[in-house]
Amino acid sequence: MRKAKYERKTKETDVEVQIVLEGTGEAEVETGIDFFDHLLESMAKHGNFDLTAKGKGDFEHHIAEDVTIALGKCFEKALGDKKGIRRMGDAVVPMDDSLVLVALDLGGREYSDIDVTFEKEKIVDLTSDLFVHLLETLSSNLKCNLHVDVLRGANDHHKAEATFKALGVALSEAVEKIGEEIPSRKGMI
Ligand SMILES: [Mn+2]
Repeated sequence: MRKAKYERKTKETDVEVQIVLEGTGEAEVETGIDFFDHLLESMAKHGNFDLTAKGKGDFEHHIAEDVTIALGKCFEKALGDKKGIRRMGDAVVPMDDSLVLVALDLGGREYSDIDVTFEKEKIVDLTSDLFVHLLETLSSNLKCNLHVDVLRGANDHHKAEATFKALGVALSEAVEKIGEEIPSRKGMI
């Protein structure tokens, strides 16, 4: 079973993330930011990952950022040498009014293009302008190419949640083991 744990303790935050790639969608998430917990739980559920994520610290921004750094590093660690993985994954997920496309490549090249905007300053208790930053942070720490496009949508909650559901589905596809070789013509990623 591919799994990993990553802890990070700084003067600002204390975070711990554990992930099992071959999981059942069980999540235990406590960051003190309810909507961020909800997003991570949705990602775990629809990606079939077992996820534990704990975070505390000084500010919402730092906690969400550091949990996301730990999440990216955890995924990267759990993937190991990436032998036999599908590597690419994508999903288009609707949630009522919202339709979100996520496409990613775990090929080791960090690049993100996140096209999501929100109407309101807060989505429940998560500051909206953190959302794009968190996905960029995930991309750079997981070393993945990540594209996110909200194809349509009116409700902020739905746009955000559909994004994390799609992220879960796309990640579960990309991490799937389909062979034994490193999935690159270069022989390394
Ligand atoms: Mn919801």
